[in-house]
Amino acid sequence: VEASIPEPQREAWKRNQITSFTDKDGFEKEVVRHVETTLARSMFNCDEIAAYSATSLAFRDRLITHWNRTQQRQTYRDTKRVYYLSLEFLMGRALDNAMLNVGLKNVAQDGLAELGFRIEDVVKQEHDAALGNGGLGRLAACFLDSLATLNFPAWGYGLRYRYGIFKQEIIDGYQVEVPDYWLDFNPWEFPRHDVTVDIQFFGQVNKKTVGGKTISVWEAGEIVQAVAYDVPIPGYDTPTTNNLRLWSSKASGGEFDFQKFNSGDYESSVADQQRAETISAVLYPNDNLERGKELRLKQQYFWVAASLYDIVRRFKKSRRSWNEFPDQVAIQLNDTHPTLAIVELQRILVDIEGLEWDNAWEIVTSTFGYTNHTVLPEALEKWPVGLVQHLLPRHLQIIYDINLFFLQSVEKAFPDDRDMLRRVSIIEESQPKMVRMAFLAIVGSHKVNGVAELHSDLIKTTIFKDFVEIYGPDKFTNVTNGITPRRWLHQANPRLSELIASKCGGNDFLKDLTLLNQLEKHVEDKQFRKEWAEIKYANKVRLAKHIKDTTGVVVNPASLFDVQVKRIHEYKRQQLNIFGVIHRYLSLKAMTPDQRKKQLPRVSIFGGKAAPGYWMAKQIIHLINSVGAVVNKDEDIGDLLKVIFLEDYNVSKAEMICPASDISEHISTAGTEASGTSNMKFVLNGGLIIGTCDGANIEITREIGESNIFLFGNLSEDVEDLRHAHTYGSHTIDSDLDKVFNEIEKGTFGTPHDFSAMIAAVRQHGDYYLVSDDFHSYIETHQLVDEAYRNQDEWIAKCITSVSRMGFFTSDRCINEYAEEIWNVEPLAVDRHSIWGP
Ligand code: GPV
Repeated sequence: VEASIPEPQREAWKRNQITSFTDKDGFEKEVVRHVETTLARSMFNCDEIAAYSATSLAFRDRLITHWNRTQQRQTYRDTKRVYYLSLEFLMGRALDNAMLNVGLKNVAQDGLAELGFRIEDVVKQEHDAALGNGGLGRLAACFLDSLATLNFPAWGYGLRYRYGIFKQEIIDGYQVEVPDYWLDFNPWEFPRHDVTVDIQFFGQVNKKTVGGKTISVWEAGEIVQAVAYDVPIPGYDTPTTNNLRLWSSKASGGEFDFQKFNSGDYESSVADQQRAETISAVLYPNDNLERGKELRLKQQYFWVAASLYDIVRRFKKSRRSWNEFPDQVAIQLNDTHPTLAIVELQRILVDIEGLEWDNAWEIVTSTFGYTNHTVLPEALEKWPVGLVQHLLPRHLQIIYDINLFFLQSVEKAFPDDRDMLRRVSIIEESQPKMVRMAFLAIVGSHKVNGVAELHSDLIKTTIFKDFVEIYGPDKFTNVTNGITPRRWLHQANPRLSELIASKCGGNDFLKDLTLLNQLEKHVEDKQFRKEWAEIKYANKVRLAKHIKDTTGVVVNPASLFDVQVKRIHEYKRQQLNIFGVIHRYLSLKAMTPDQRKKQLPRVSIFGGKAAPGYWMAKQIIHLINSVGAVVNKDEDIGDLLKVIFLEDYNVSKAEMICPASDISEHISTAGTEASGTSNMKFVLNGGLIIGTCDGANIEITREIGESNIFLFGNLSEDVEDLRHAHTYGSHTIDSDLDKVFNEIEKGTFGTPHDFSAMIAAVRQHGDYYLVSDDFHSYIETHQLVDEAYRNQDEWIAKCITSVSRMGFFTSDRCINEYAEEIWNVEPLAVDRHSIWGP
């Protein structure tokens, strides 16, 4: 149906175009209007939640007019668009970000004050949008911010989970998972009940001959409806407002099947509805782990098929030839989770649009790019052939054909290497047979990238080595990760951002982070250092208050704050950290009171979620809490050591924690952390880091200088030999670590049995993560940290120097690299004053 208003009537629309508020009075008017009409409340019945809701609605209205115009502009210019497909978008809160990005936070602050509210309290009412696990999901969120800020025509596509990542409670020192009811009230999404797609599952494939041509027809066994929900993504200091489209699942054909209902089959009608809604019900809470559950595969196909239908529908409006598809569309696969999109596009082009296989395949491979985020074998996705066959029968056939043509070309190029075919086959000939999704993603994309230099080198020399031989090195590239300075500096640390602005000629550094280099000439400025130190202290006071409020433990903000916040994982080695803390505790206990007086007080702060099924990670949380319970009440120790576990680490807590850190820990076994991004957030907020030569730590060192980072531990190239030696040679444990283990086994931190598996992993099971190998170096390096911290003046100078050299790590730089090297797209210039025109 043509829904466009005819030309003669458009005058009336133009006359009545919406104008957004620009000042305090305009803002207040909108808030009052929303409180009284949208919320049906009044000044006699307006709490902080109502104030939050009305403020959000006022900004939402504003964003949506910009969003509309951005979409009109992009449609009119009809240039190439980027589609970022990610199963995770870890957005955090939206209101603060929206106010800052449109440049009206001050207006809102003053307006809210006049209406009787403090903006900090209002902002805190918002529940995080936590549709992700950790770094991978947060990277997607930072990329959306940069894409909009840089005016790229870009859409994100994801799933609208009813439940995001679980809420973590700590009960008796153990993690307990509680559902995340984030959708209760969410003013940031727009349901598009008119934008729906029917998604097929199960069934069989029939061959039909049409006009002498045999085509495959997939007769579905089940149909589920995808409904679009749109979330506006405002760029910073630009009218560009992009779209994040999240799909929600629903029974097709409305609320429930009335035919079944009327025929008395009420229960099965309800069951159908529930089965459909289950698809988008919950985010799988695994980080760096794939467990091959059928519902997860259903989620993946549901989301990918709806997104591709949408993308193809949009492309078809321009009435171009199919060969132009890759000139109009770039699709980036955030890890292998959306790899079925490759198969789905091939299916659309061949089965539905009637293109020849080779022609279609050329279009497909020119369209996709694939980002790999891990080398950990347990995280590489594989699906049993039988499961794919059952759920997506036509897709399995296409995968087999893709594999056949691929292996034929490999055989031609490497006729003498029979084993090569077995190694690179998309189908693993195991029992049961498996589809290797990373291999499918490589074969179906024109570029494959890793997320930091070391990681990109590792994938080329290990897991994807054969593919470098087959395709040549140019198909593989690196885009080192980055973070958005808008959220991770300007929003999280407003005072530091303001101080920086005062030395860098205003706020331009937020759009060109290399301008931070202007700070370096002020390093010697005593007054500047003093203000810098004061801001850090104030941020620590704020965190200390949060610690007191949530754990009851009083920490001294003058202590060195040592922070490790990230998902709990053996490869990230929180166990190394807590063993180090125990070592420190034992050293302090062994001292005389006089010796103790000379020690530097420290607060060891941990935070992070364990996957609910990851038993060892949960034991690590329990050990941290058990150590805290003993150390924090030990009167010999007092302020010299406190051990804190912060409950329910998430994006909004990270915004409070990063600015309050003196030293943060990025201590993964070398070669295991693809990049890491919190390392960047901590340095950007004026904290130093202790870390291994892993992921982006290496490039951070190159940028900020070796003297400004505390590196320790074995190198990635030595890991394999060390592991081999543990298993086949004699494996002796570091003597200091041995003392730590003995103390745990004495029962100092509670029932020793609780921690025996953690100790056995090191002593008996080959110490896969090299905790013992790196322990001595780790302890020594922490002593260097203490010494360095004693000289506060030098310390602050290191922090300032480091921040001044962090320009490289903005996600704006990443997006520009992707745009240039992978997507071949350009930004759309915006005329700030034109409203209706292009
Ligand atoms: I695969 N990452 C993640 O958060 N979850 C995952 O399931 C997988 C990867 C992370 C990596 O662990 C980080 O090193 C990296 O910085 C991040 O992805 C973004 O690339």
